[in-house]
Amino acid sequence: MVKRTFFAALGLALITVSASSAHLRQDRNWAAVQVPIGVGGVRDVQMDGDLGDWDNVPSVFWVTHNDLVETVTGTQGDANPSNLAERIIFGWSPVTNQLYFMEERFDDFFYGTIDNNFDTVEITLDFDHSADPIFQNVTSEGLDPERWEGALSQNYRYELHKEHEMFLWGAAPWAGNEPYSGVRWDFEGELVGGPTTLFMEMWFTPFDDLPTSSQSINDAGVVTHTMQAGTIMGIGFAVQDDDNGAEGTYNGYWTNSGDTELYFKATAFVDYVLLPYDESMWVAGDDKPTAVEENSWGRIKSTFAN
Ligand SMILES: [Ca+2]
Ligand SMILES: [Ca+2]
Ligand SMILES: [Ca+2]
Ligand SMILES: [Ca+2]
Repeated sequence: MVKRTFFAALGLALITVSASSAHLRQDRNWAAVQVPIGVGGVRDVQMDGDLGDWDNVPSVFWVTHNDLVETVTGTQGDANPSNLAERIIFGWSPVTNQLYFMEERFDDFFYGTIDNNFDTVEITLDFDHSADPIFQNVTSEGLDPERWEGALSQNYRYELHKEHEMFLWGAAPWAGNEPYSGVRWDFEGELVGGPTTLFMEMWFTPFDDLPTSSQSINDAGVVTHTMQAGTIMGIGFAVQDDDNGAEGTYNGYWTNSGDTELYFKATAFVDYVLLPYDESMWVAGDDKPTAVEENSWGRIKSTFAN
């Protein structure tokens, strides 16, 4: 049932897709599931670092370490869950018009909360599937960085060692702040050095044009995107695995597309279809108050003082 819905949606999307996309990694399907928000008898998906709300999403919609390609260092060998195990799901909602991300990560050596670390996921988003040839370091193509840096696609990641845990690279800074985007997380195991299991949730507001010098969402030049079921967007991501502590390097750059240039080129993303709602993949019951205390590094550090 789930599969039939998925492929029916994919067929619809393929008819409407533009020819501009790079279509990388056609060896598998990529889909963002529509999450429940305000559906009676079903728990809302909440951004709180508790991944229980995603428990029933079938594995066909997960991206795991086995789906990723290490494209930079060549030092981590084949995907190996004793080094880095990943379960990643993208979701979206027409109610909130936001994109959601969940990551369950096992890392043998986790340094995400110390200075100079690279244990993160770099997430690059092209909501209107325009496959922008360059959206970071735009001066290299003679473009005005005050206008075009991070404008047509955006590059986000979490930085858990900072007070402000969402990093939006190069783009209009306000869009990297709540309520437009944010980070919530929890963990089990060792917070510094691992082994650690990280439970991560993030959310993003869709932009088709985010002028770099814009000051707020009310700026005339800012164009938000309205997400719709059956449409395609471009998503690139790279799970960075830093297993050598504060040396300022990473050991693994595990990409979804197999193309390292996803960090600045939307032509290096894969095509994600936004799926229609399917109640069978969500957790029945009432919405519950957020169970997980907010985990900011500032709060964790304050516990050391006791
Ligand atoms: Ca949650
Ligand atoms: Ca590792
Ligand atoms: Ca775009
Ligand atoms: Ca690591």
